[in-house]
Amino acid sequence: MKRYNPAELEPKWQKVWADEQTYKAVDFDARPKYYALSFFPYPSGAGLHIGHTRNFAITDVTARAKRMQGYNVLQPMGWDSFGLPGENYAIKTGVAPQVTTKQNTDNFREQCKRLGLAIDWSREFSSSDSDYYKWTQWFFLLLLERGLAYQQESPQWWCETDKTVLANEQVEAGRCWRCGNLVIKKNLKQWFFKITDYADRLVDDLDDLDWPEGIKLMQRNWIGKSKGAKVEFRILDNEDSVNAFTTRPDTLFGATFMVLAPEHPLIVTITTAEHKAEVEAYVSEATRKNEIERQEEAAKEKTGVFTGAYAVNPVNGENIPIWTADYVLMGYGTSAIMAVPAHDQRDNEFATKFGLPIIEVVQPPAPSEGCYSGEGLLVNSAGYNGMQSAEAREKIVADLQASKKGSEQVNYKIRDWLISRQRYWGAPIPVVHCTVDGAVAVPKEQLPIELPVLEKFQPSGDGQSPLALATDWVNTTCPTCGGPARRETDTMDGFACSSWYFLRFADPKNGTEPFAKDKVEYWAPVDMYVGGAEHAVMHLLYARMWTKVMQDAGMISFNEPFKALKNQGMLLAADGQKISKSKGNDIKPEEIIEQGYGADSLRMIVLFLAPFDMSTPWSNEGLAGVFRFLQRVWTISQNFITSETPHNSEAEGELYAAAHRAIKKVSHDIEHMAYNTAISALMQFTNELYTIEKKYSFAAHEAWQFALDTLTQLLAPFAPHITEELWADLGKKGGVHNSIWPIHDEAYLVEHVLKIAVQVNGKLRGEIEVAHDATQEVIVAEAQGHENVAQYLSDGIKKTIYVPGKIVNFVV
Ligand code: ANZ
Repeated sequence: MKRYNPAELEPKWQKVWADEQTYKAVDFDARPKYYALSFFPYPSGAGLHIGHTRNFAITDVTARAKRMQGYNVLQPMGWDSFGLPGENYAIKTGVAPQVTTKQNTDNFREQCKRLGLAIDWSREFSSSDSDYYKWTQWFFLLLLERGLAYQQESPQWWCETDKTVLANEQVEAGRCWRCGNLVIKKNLKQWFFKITDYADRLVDDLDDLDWPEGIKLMQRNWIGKSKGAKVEFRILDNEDSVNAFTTRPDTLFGATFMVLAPEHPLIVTITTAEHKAEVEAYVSEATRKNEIERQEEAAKEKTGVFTGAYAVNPVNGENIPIWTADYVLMGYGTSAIMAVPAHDQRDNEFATKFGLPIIEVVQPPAPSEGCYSGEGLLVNSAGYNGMQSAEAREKIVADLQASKKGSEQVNYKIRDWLISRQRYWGAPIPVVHCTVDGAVAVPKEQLPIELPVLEKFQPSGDGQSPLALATDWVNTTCPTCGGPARRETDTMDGFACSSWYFLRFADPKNGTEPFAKDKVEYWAPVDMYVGGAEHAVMHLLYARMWTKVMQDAGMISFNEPFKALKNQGMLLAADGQKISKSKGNDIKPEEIIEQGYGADSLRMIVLFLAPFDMSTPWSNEGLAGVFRFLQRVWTISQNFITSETPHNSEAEGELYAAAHRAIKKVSHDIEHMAYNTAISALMQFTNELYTIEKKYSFAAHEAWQFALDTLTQLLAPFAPHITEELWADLGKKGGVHNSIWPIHDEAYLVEHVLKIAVQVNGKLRGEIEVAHDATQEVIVAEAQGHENVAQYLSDGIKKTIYVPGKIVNFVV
């Protein structure tokens, strides 16, 4: 018998698929389209890791099943090759990023091919190819034209190790998302994309997406839309007034003091002479600390100083002291608050520490401990007493609005997306700076602005990109006046490249526009997008914004890029630890392939270990187990091919029943991404085939052929190589991956055993199991003989009622 040898048959079929372009996606084909996409991988020097294997296997199984189910499937692959990861690798190795990127992408492509992914390789590109980034630059100009890109000097997050600014989304708990080091604030002139213009749509459109709720919540929190009011407080003995943003205008009668952020411009003018020295000292101390330190310290202990000034509460005319404290942030809301210590925890701590009055204005529905921040009935609030807080909120704002002392206000936490980087390895921002005309957009016909090849590409750390040193490249002429000008030397954040790549796959070779509208309209949006949860508020937010910009510009008609998003769970080391090179517990996909298990076993084990969205430890035993399973599939098929046995109709019935049960279960499970249970159903089906073979040998040739064809087809999305070989061995033409997915027939699934309830005088006394074609006499006899029933029948049976297939009732 032919041996199962993945090392031989896997490369063989990979070559056939490549030669025949088996997985080519056909533009405008009449079949329904299906676009399956894995997150844009960055081609690291370490190569594909086992986490990628799980991510890619999920996408690939669904893509392959959909193909067999009659869809025109697009599953492309490309490389997110610009940006910090690739550049840092180049710096570490001292080899130019152009060179390392080429090596790494060659390696990644090879590794993907060895996994047997059903990818249309004719659509591959790298984001660092100039015929790709030309269009990333084109998008920059589109945003600029639409007033969505601007330059501004302001304090920004700066990473000392990566020597560049970072967007807010790329700072996690005060640390750089790439290197994990603490970031600082630096005053720099930077380019921004106006994502805040899209805040409302980014929140509202989340409702219609088939995304994990956790990711939607993270985006909602990040955007941080909060509805409230702006309330104007007059400053006593002063011309000025100060606005406070509050989400609880219903608590206005409980505002016993105000707090201004230390950077608030009014501090300087309102502070009285007596308090000047103390306030100045506090402000300078506060501004020295970064925002994260301030928040952390303020959470532990409140600090602050009195300015000597008073504000007038607009609803009751009370004079309340104005303080400054660093728990109030500059840049959020109005950078000033009305403090309500009875109902806000932070204000409560502050008031307690500094002995400021605490007045309850919202009565909790039930007695509560500590500072109550919920809803309730208003008290101590003059004409509003007795109102529900929600109702009072509207009434107070309406009254403030009428007397021009306040208005409704919506606030967002999200800030504009800082996109310039003082780094070499990115798409140059297509702008020149002219002494006469200022910042001038490079005309679109002049794109791409190619990234020059530099010998010294290390970041300088002086706040300038290494491109500033390439004087030949930097010095140019102004497109407006023709006079001398300097090129912008900052490059774009790598996340700009990944904000539209999913649409380029629809038309990857287009040289005259980013993509043809009709091609994108045919393929997009992405039907299933698979990747890790770590991009929740970075890539997934940016890509949504660009999609909306494209919609507004009339380039596309849809408003969201990814209809369904699926986050795969993490694959951990066998000991449950996170896999990392430094721990020495990493698992290399190619090692597993080379150990003789092959890609098919690897693909199966990463899906079999747990539901796709759960983290799970790696298991060598599991790997050996799925390999044994594939071997059993192999053996029974090969044995069948060489068998010769007479016909047996009982075997036939069992084979069809088992096959149709498997079709139903596996189809359902793949549709619901329950890959692990689909695999166990395939294992069970194989066991059933072994049992039938033991009982009847290979009798019932046609039914066996059907059962093994079915097994091969159902297994094909998971183990594409072995099934391709078996399909040919089973005498089939055209390749299993071009075959049509089987559809189950319910007729074969009817239960072969009937369960019949047995009653005595209408009371349930037992249940019997009989063959589905048993006669009434047999059934009644069985029922009478049931041990629990028999004891009630000792006085004799007056009447027997039989409801066919359901009930036998004895009347005694
Ligand atoms: C009075 C009040 C009473 C408040 C109460 C809350 C509860 P979100 O939901 O995050 O928007 N606030 C406003 N601006 C601030 C700033 N720059 N720094 C720190 N805190 C600020 O929260 C809005 C609430 O946070 C506002 O409503 C304000 O406190 C505070 F029982 O006003 B509130």
